[in-house]
Amino acid sequence: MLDPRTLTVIVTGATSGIGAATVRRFAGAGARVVAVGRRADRLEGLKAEFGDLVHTLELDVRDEAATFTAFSSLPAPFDAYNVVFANAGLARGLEPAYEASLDDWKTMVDTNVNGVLYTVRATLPAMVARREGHVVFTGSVAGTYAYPGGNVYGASKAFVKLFAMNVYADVAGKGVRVTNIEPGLTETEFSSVRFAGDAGRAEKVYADMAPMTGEDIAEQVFFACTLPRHVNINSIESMAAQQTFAPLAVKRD
Ligand code: NDP
Ligand code: 8X3
Repeated sequence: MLDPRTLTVIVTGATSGIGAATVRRFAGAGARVVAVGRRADRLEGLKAEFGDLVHTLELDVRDEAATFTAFSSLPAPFDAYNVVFANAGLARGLEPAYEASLDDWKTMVDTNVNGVLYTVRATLPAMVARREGHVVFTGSVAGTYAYPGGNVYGASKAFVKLFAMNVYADVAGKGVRVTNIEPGLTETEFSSVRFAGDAGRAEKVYADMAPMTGEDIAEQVFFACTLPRHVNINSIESMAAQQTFAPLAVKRD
């Protein structure tokens, strides 16, 4: 296993849920972490918890120029990152495609597709040049299995899944690994964001079952990143044990 103290990990979407748990998993094991998000107060909280192990970056990953500037001007020793966790993302709405908000669709594409592209394109060259790196994506089961109302969210995660595979095709043999983490139901702020702050509706998503937690997913990221460098975990698909595949629906007359 790799010593986590040899890792410097960029985590986007670090202010909540899966990203925050991943910051804590890695920094708790002695890795350096660059914690990225828009909410400065949350970033400050992580800095207060871990001190010099954490560098914070207030950044909207939808901003192409800001993303390239931020990642190219990291201070030492954080500029020697060897893991990039492109995790920032969101769902907006659960309406069918013929009723969904076009603005919601654009927000998801801007964040889950373009934000991921900017993050990876801004950081990958340095890891290839150093011949040491690991790009970890947060995909989703929604990127493989369709469900009613998943429309653009699912499509954005299908993009992530194929982008991860294609990036790996380019970097394999260059010392850079690529992993797509594909979780199912995980209790975070995800549903509250999806339903525009409607806490009651968000709570119902996780009612009467045991969802996965951010910590469950962080453990998967940690596992993939600390395996010896000759091992590449292509993807990890996981679900809450009370979740399953939607039945293949038949819409009868
Ligand atoms: P949360 O809402 O708890 O966390 C989302 C994170 O993304 C926050 O830290 C948020 O930070 C950040 N973020 C969102 N938009 C931007 C932006 N434009 N720029 C920078 N940061 C941004 O949800 P999760 O932890 O669940 O979500 C993390 C990832 O996991 C997402 O990609 C999501 O699609 C995916 N996922 C979630 C599942 C679930 O069931 N929860 C299952 C499968 C995948 P801030 O607002 O401070 O910028
Ligand atoms: C989030 C998982 O099933 O809510 O990516 O779409 S799901």
